[in-house]
Amino acid sequence: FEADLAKAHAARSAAELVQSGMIVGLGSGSTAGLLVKRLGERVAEEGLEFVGVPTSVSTAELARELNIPLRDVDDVPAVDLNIDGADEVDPEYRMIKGRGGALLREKLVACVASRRVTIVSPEKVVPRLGIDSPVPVEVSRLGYRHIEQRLRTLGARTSLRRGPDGAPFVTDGGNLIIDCGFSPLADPDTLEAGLKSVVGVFETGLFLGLCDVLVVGRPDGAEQIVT
Ligand code: DER
Repeated sequence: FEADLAKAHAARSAAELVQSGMIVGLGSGSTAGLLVKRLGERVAEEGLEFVGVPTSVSTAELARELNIPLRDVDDVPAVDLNIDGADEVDPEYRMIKGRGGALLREKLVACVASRRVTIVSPEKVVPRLGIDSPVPVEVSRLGYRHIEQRLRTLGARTSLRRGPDGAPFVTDGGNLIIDCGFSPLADPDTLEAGLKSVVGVFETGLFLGLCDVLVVGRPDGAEQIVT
């Protein structure tokens, strides 16, 4: 319960950063969902006017229900502010994301944003990446068995992500996700380069240099850290 309260405080704190006229990347996951809901309240109560750029089908559906005008990332010149959650954040503000399966579009939108805000509850802040969370890797459906083998040669303990029905999980983009466990995860930058060098890997859940403001929620409020 306390984590949910902390998530809500982080989301509400970040929502205040949105000003009328902005183009705002809307993240995916439960914390980002609370952000979208808070922005919907501000649209209804204050007449806030901004354009949302969703990072997943589920975020787009939620935002549409709340009358938030949306554009695809390819239909906007740039994104002023991106607000998204994270699975883990280390002391250098490097992140693991992708537990929700939206990492490719999340990373694309984050990369075109001028300012990236990460909203988390305290348990996401970790001393070192990869101790508890695997690194999700989005891969081509074609050849995925061979890609999985190649990832194993990089030291990954691999697991093809499956849906509740046991079938391979398919991302919004039609790709598969191989969750890669590394313990320990030595150097995130080196690992990111190694993963991306595997033919058929589209993107990884290592978000490096993509956190300009970290908002850590607590049961009684939120702290904004400019990185
Ligand atoms: O999947 C994702 O990248 C989400 O943003 C995830 O990292 C955070 O989801 P949560 O807010 O539901 O914990």
